[in-house]
Amino acid sequence: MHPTAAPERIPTEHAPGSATTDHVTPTHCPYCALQCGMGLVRGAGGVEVVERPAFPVNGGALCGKGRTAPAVLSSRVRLTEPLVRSRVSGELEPAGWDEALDRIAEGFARVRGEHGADACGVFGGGGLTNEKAYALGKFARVVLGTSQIDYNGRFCMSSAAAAGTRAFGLDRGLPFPLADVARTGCVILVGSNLAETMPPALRYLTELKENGGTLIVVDPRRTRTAEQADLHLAPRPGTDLALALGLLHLVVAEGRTDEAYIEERTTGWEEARAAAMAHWPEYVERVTGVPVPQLRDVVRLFCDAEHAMVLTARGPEQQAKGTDTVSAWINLCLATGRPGRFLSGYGCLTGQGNGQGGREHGQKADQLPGYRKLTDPAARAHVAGVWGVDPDSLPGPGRSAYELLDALGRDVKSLLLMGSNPVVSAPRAAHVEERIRSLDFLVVADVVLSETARLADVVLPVTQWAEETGTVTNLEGRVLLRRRAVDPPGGVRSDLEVLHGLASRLGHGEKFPVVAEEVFEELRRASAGGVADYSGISYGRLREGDGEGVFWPCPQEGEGTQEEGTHRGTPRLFLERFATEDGRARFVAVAHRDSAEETDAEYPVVLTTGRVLSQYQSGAQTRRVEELNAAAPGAFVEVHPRLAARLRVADGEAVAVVSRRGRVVVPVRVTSGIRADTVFMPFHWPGEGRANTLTHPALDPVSRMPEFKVCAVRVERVERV
Ligand SMILES: Nc1nc2c(c(=O)[nH]1)N[C@H]1C(S)=C(S)[C@@H](COP(=O)(O)OP(=O)(O)OC[C@H]3O[C@@H](n4cnc5c(=O)[nH]c(N)nc54)[C@H](O)[C@@H]3O)O[C@H]1N2
Ligand SMILES: Nc1nc2c(c(=O)[nH]1)N[C@H]1C(S)=C(S)[C@@H](COP(=O)(O)OP(=O)(O)OC[C@H]3O[C@@H](n4cnc5c(=O)[nH]c(N)nc54)[C@H](O)[C@@H]3O)O[C@H]1N2
Ligand code: SF4
Ligand SMILES: [Mo]
Repeated sequence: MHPTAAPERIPTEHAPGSATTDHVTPTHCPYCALQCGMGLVRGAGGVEVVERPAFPVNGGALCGKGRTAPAVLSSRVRLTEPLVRSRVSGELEPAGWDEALDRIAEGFARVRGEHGADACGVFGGGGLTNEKAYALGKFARVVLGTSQIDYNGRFCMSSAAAAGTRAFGLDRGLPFPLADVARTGCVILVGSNLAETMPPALRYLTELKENGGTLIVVDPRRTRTAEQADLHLAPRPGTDLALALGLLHLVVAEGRTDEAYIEERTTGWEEARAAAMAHWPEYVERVTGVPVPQLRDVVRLFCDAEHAMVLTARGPEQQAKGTDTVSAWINLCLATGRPGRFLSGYGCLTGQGNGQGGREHGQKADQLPGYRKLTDPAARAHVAGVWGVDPDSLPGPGRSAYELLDALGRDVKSLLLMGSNPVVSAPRAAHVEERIRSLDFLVVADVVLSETARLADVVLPVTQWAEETGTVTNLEGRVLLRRRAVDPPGGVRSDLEVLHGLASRLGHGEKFPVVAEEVFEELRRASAGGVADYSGISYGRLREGDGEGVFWPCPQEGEGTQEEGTHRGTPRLFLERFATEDGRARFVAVAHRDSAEETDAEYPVVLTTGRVLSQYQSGAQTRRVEELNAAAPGAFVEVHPRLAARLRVADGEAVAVVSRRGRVVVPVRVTSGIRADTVFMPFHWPGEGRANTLTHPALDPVSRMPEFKVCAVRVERVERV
């Protein structure tokens, strides 16, 4: 059943520490959106990671997660055979592939027959390769005929995507190569803890400062990243919208707008300006806690710089007003003439390995491949043509991720989950877990037995990064080739094989190739002419040179002529025009508003959540790596010394953190690096330290992003039992 292609072998690049081996497979890390280049060597003791200095983004550097990633390839920690829930014992028991796939096909057919196609749900992930994301979206719409598909990227950068699209007509995380960050004059980094979430990227901030540039960090905590800043602003969580509007107010008041740029390259300034002018600096200080003199410093540093950038990450984005918040930061950039100018502009640091590509090829509730809109008749006709189906047979847009999870067991009776662990990572997780448990039928394809997989009726063990070939698109919009370096264990199959096996049983097998390159060839055609046009990219091109990849859009030019395949990709967007109809960027008038749940007498403290260096996401993979677990063994809550004194708790003692959704018990970490009105929890663990037991599922009205970064809690001292 496995594609027969042998592991790729290319001559050794520079490979320190691997003197005894002569073949290195160049590939990319399985985890975050930086998609660091690495080499894999098969040695006596298994797979070894070696540096791949020629790959430009990380220049050989890796964080501990990337370096230890081969540990998850081990059969000791992963799934190696399908599991099917016994109708007798009720337990998951080993089964053959045919039995497992038959059971799933029957399950979906039954649910569809009894409740209609929309009772079948699909939930994908931003860690899936482009080929998998594409095949999953096609599977939902063509095989199951359901509109009910969405993915965890909704929880990730969807607010930035929505704001980027409405301002620029196109959303690509960074519209410029990451290396530009080192060459600009001033960077405002809003709610990103790059030093822990993309460590090798820190070098660009260091270089920025070495080149005389200024780094401003906006984060309620003095993170390792904030420690690098020339200026650190620590607003109250959930107030970035007011902050950005206050800065724009000052830009106008101090006459620092770029009138010629506004006139030539934008629309909507009058309304956006009027909205910003309602946000007086003193009001903004009261809301955010950031003193007015600091606001003035930011304006001076940002406007004095010839080139300047604003970069956002999950801090300002994972809010029920995330889209408007990002729009406010984009407005600041537009008013000062930054986007579409060399070494300047706005960018979002995407998160997951394929956080960018994963949202371009059709696993999002409202999208078709090529970043096309599911509601656009021309887009439907084009994609239906590539798929060989009637455009009218394609369902319309479905529910967003949280809404889909919330509908489980009610309107949506069965779910296929590929590449996410929502029992740990979804907001209001106890409720989501209860919804998942109420399903008629749950299928999980995963590498490991995740907390969500434990609840499944059928668990399918799949291959991972080093065992398969496929493309990913990093945070710069750079399309990259991951190459197979080792053979998977006998009992596992790839996600593409899983979809093929299911499609075959449901009557559409021929539409689902199992070789990634064949899927990519189809994806090229499906994306042709779309916003995210990959039609000029081929595996051959991606193998060229040092494998530095191709930035989309990359259309297929001059088909059948000498020019064919000559488009070099687009490292920098918008230099001449924006991707809107009239070529101008659009200001969006926005105003500050409260968070969904403000603090009160009963729940007086703000909880915000995020990440630590040594764990990744729901921890499904990294909690299985000894070295990482030793570095970050369990959940905790960061508490300011003043709050700790009030609670009479010392560092390491247990507290209960309680919200209207639930209660967790975790040790405290006392640190002066957090606001006294705020506590912070990483979300990587299940059980009694699960941060998402507490979080609020309020959704942004545009992006449908949940409010992971703000909710109201109280903290109570408890005796450890
Ligand atoms: N080690 C590690 N690295 C990762 C991941 C991981 O799980 N672990 N996940 C990857 C993924 S998918 C993603 S999305 C990225 C995320 O990367 P980041 O966005 O850097 O990660 P977070 O820790 O979620 O949030 C960043 C910062 O936002 C701050 N913050 C909290 N509330 C607010 C607020 O209201 N306003 C502002 N301005 N800041 C706030 C937090 O204190 C935190 O330091 O990381 C990627 N890299
Ligand atoms: N409180 C709080 N919650 C958050 C966040 C936050 O900041 N705070 N951040 C949110 C964000 S930004 C994100 S991205 C989500 C992420 O949260 P999740 O969606 O849970 O992401 P992962 O933990 O990466 O889960 C991926 C799962 O897929 C499996 N997997 C990996 N590769 C593959 C593959 O190729 N195929 C298949 N079939 N399976 C695979 C892994 O083993 C793992 O079980 O969490 C969100 N939740
Ligand atoms: S920074 Fe991200 S891509 Fe690079 S090694 Fe670490 S986890 Fe992997
Ligand atoms: Mo993410």
